[in-house]
This record gives sequence, structure tokens and C-alpha cells, in this order.
Amino acid sequence: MIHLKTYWSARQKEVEKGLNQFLPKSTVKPKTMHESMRYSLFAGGKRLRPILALAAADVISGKHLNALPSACAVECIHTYSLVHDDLPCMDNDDFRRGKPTNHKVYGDGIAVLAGDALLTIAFEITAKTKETSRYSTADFIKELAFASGSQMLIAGQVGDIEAEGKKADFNQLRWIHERKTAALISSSIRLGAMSANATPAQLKALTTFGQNLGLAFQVVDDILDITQTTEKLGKSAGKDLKAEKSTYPALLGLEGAQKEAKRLTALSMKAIQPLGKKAEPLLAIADFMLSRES
Ligand code: GRG
Repeated sequence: MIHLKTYWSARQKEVEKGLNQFLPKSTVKPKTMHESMRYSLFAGGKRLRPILALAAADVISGKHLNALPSACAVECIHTYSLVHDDLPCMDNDDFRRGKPTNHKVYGDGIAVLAGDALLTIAFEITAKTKETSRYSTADFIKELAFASGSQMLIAGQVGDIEAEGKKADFNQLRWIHERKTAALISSSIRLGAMSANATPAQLKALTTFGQNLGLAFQVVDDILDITQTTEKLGKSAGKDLKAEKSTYPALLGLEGAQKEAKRLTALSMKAIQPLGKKAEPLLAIADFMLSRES
């Protein structure tokens, strides 16, 4: 078995270094913009999505250098979505990644623009991926654009806004989270695998893995919102209950939600069984995601 802590921290270091190299320095004009982008990007995220991208490449080819640009790009997209999600016109939150939210520090205007700039630079970074025999630069760009576009990440956010004040049923909730959370998680894995020249069959198995893992991640996120403190989470706990949001624990009860997270994790693991022992890093990450506390 791999030692996940060691595996994770080695890749996390590579991601931090990559992000630092790909982002303009905070001394580059306009300084406020680059400071603001870096403030949220280096505020202490877990780096789950980039590590999944690197792990998917490891699983396919035993190396991950060519996955680093996509790994950093998905973290830029994820961070932009958090910066925008925290704005007063969206979820209106003061606390993220253990720090005051971007707009609390830089103001709404700069926070909107920092989100826009993180979104834009993600494509510039993705374009640095070396083409493989199966995947072109356009394939990498299209992959990321679809996952973060109006039919996926943004669709999920629209669904979330439109479900406010209503009781969403299980299928509506799943529709939202397949888009808002699972699409980018699944795409991170796909991009990593594509950068390692995955075969169509390998890519299909990893896509199913990512979709189920992404949903399981959201179920656990809903559970942690109830069971953990703001300090532990680094973001405001108990928000869903206060906003009377439709969540997995609200629909299924806490125990039911825990069962659902286990069911989805088992489905994700089953999907990559055909990859054999090589899939170990992804299996270890899926297992850890289920028991995480923040
Ligand atoms: C396009 C404005 C806009 C929003 C997109 C993703 C999203 C919709 C909003 C973000 C808020 C949210 C609750 C998303 C669900 C996904 C999720 C649980 C994010 C938190 O991810 P972690 O725990 O965060 O990986 P860190 O900070 O560790 O990176």
C-alpha cells in the first residue's frame, strides 16, 4: 500500500511550486490584482483536484510531469469559483480557507476581477501541456472549458441559486452536485489521465471513478457542514442549516448521508478495478476522502 500522507505532501509541494511559477508575481502591475489572485490561491486549500490530476497521470504512466499544468489550472478554476461564490451577491461569506474572504480584504470589484483573472489564466496554463499521440492542446482546453462552463460548474451554481427557498428532491440535488462539484473533480482526473496519454477505455473508467468520487465528496462536505466547527473547516460551518438549504443530510438524515457517501465511494472504486494494482493512489485518495474531517 502507498503511504498517502507522504504521497500527498510530495505532490502538494509540486503544485505549490507550479502555481507560484505559473502566476504573475505580486510585484507585477497591476499589483493589487496579482496580490488578490495569490491571496486566495495560497490561502491554504487542500489541493484535492490538482493532486487527483497528478495521481491519475501516475496511475496511467507512472509519472506526472506533463499533468502539472492541468493540475495547476484546475486549482485556479476552483479558487475562482470559491472567490465568486463568497461574494455578497452569491453566498455572501466572510471566511474561506481559514482567512477573510477575498472581497473582505480587497473589495467586491477587485474580488470579481481576481476571480475572472484566475479563470482566464487557467486556460493559458493548460495550453502548456505537451500534446500526446492521442490528445491535442485543443482537447485539453475543451475538456477544461466544458467542465467549468455553462453546462457544468456554472450550471450547478445556477441550480443552487434557483433551488433557494425550495425543497429539492434527491434527483434535483444530484443534478446540481454532478455539475457544481463532481464535474471539476472528474475533469481534473481526466486531464491528468489525458496528459499521460490514457487509452479510451482507461479514460472511461477514470471518468466514472471521478463522477462518483465527486458526488461522494459533496455528500461528505454536507455532513461536515453539520458535524465540524468553522475553525476546523476554515469556512463558515452550519451555513446550510441556517439557509435551510437542501443537502444530503437534510434529505437522507445524517446516517443516510453517511451510507450514501460510502455507496458512492464504493462505486468509484469499482470503476477502476480493471486498472489493477496501478490504481492504488486513487483508491487511497478515495478512501481518505470518505473519512476526512475538513
Ligand atoms: C461559477 C460563481 C461560480 C461558482 C461555481 C464551485 C461553486 C460553483 C461554488 C463553490 C462553493 C461550493 C460549496 C462548492 C462545492 C464544492 C466544494 C465542496 C468546494 C470546497 O472544496 P474543497 O473542500 O476546498 O476542496 P479547498 O479550500 O480545500 O480547496
